[in-house]
Order: sequence, then C-alpha cells, then structure tokens
Amino acid sequence: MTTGFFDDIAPIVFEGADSANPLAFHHYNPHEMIMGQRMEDHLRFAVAYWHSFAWEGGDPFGGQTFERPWYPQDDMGRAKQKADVAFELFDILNVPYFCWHDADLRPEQGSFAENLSTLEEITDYIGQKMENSKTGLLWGTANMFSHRRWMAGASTNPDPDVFAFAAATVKGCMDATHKLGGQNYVLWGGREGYETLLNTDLGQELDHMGRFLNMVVDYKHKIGFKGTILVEPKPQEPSKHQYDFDAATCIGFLRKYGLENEVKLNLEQGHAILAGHSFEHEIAVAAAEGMLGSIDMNRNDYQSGWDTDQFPNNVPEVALAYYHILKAGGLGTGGTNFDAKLRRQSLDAQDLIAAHVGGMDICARGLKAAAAMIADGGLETALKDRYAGWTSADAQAMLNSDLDSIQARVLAQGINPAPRSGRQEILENYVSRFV
Ligand code: XUL
Ligand code: CO
Repeated sequence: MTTGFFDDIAPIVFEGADSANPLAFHHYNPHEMIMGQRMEDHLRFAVAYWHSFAWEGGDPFGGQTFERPWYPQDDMGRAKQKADVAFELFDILNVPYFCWHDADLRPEQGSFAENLSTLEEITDYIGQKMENSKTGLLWGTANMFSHRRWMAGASTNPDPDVFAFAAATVKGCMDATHKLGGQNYVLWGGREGYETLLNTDLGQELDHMGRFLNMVVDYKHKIGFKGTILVEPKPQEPSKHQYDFDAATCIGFLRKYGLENEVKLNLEQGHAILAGHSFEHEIAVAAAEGMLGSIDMNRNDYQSGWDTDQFPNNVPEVALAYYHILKAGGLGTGGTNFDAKLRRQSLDAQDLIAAHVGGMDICARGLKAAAAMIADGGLETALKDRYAGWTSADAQAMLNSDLDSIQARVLAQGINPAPRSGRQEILENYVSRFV
C-alpha cells in the first residue's frame, strides 16, 4: 500500500536520449558499463532528506510554501509518514542512497534525552524500511546550526556546555549512522565560524574544533564504524567567516590536528562557487592530497551570491567535475548527494521527482562525457606534453639540488627559456566536442 503522495507515479526507467517522456531517464542507465564499472556504481546517487522532505519552501522573506501531509513536523507519527513517502521516492527513482541530518528525521523536542530517544525510534523505523528497500545510507550528519542553542557555533562555541551538547549529539548521530550501515559520516561546520573578531578568540576556537574532530575519529574506531569521516568546506553562510573555508583550508586544518589520514572532504558545487573557485578546482585540490571523499551535487545561481542549492543543469561543468573524479580513481565510499532543493514555487509531488530525474540525467551525461575524454586521452596527452621538460635527467636532478648549483648550470649552459603557448582555447574547443 502506498501513501498516495506520488499519485501512483510508476518507477522511472531508462528510455534513451530519443524519448520525450519527462518522467524517464534519457541518459542515466544504471547498468551501462563506463570504464569497466556500472554507471550506478560510479555515480552512487543519494537523495538529501533535508531538502526533499524537511524543507518547507521558506526563504529569508517568507515561510512555508509547500503543503505536505507530514507537516507540522513536530510529531513522531508524521515523522514516520514522512519516512514512508521518502522511501517511495527512493523506489520511484531507484536511487541507491539517501542522506540525513538527525533533525530532518525526528521531531525536535526540548531536551537532549528526548531528542536522542526520538532519533533512536525513527532510525529503528527507517532501519526496518531499509530491509525491504534497495536504498542504503550514504551518510548521516548532525544538524548543529538550526536551533538557537547553536547560534555561536557547536564545537567552537565559547560555552563549554554547548561543546558538550555537540559531542553528545554527534555520538548519537554516529551511532544511528552505524546502525543503518552508513558508508560515511559527515560534519559540515554550519556555524563553526564567527560574525566579528571583536568577540571571538579564533585560535582557541580552532583548537577546540581540532580536538572535537579527533574525538569523532577516536569514537569511529571505538565502535568499529568502517565508513569515512568527511568534513564539508563552505566559505560563508550562515557564518560571516566559516573556518572550513574551502578544500585547501580544510586540508591545512586536518594536517595541523593530525587528521590527514583519517578524514576526507565532502565537496559541494555551490560551496566551491561561493569560495570563488570552480567545482573541479576543489575536486583537484582534494584529489592531489588523497582527500577526495564525496560530493554534494547542486549548482548556485551565478548572479545571486548566496547558496541557492539548485539541481544541477549544466553538463559542461558537471563533465569537468567527473573528469577529475575519474582521474582520481572515483568516489570510493562517497557518492553524488543531491544537496539540492526545489524552487519554492515547485509545489507538486511530480516536481520533486522531475528535479531528481533531471539531476541524475545531467550527471550521467557529465560522467559519460568525462569517460569519453579519458578514453580519447587528448587532455592527458596535452598535459604530458606541457610538462615533458621535467622528464629530463637535468630537470629531475635540479629538484634535489640547490640555488648555487642551479645558478652555475644556468650560466654554464646559457639557459634562456622559450615561452610556449598554454593552448587554452584549443583545449576548451577539445572539451566542447565531448559535452
Ligand atoms: C549547507 C550544506 C549542508 C551539508 C550537511 O550548505 O551543504 O546541507 O551538506 O550538513
Ligand atoms: Co552540502
């Protein structure tokens, strides 16, 4: 028996690029083999519970626009109804994973003890649903940014009682993630940052955040959680300055607190844009350090300057992201989580399905284009050619040499570098052949 929310829309199937059916996959074909692996296993799609089921359509100027049978979300019976609808969407999309914050799943109660017991109850209920579903848990996380108790941060809060509340909350969320067979555990530093240095001891807050993350890693090993711990960079919003600004900042932080072999990065397209980077830049930075963990797939509006979390629709951008993911050997335990929400006028249940179908198709097109570029090898050949000078014995020896001897060699050999074209337009033209 279904909840009726999706009006008995049939499961979405692959119909190919020529189909005009808006509720069919035109490019996402889970079983298609790409570089020796099923497309589904490359992309590892996940539905984000918060945007698709908990967010009510509000923006800074107005509240709820959606009307869902599980509103208001303050009751356990309706939380279970919400889970029933969520698993119907997962089945309709045939999506392998979903992701949650604790606060998306359970009603928010007053005390920590009440929140813990409702989280246990709802995750037991979800665990039962997972037994009859092919959808697994990509990651769980704690919402430590919405309730007013978190307004000055969680692990970076000046009040040690908030640090304690955060530690207790993360323990509960890690337990629930472990119970549901989660593949990763994510920490996005929602309000781990500051509004003004006039009231902030930045050094102390960073030390507390480093200590907190070490406790998370210790607890992972204690309970035998095999998933990956991930942090998610974002430069601002909601805090004016966020400590996890971008991939490079996070990597420096992880190294400082001895976590570089324990924690990887969950990179989000929109966060990259907010940081003034491209998504592929963030992916390449993480990959160069062996810290690419997972991705949150969405897009930002390039005009508005805040985190609009729209479903992706730009194949060339997505193709370059997957190009760097494939080059790095794939997403491992990570996946492609649609950290994306409907526009607030998209009221219908069908909009929710269409948004995911479109996002999955765009990612499939990007993946196929990326794999085709790798198979063709044009970019790799151009890259090798550009760095070819470094294969010479002299060039390699120089890296183990010193300024004195290098200067002597420049004088002796009369070295006078000849500038060469970077061929950017030629390479951009090459990419457009594939996208
Ligand atoms: C916020 C954001 C979060 C994290 C999980 O911008 O991306 O949804 O992904 O807390
Ligand atoms: Co995100």
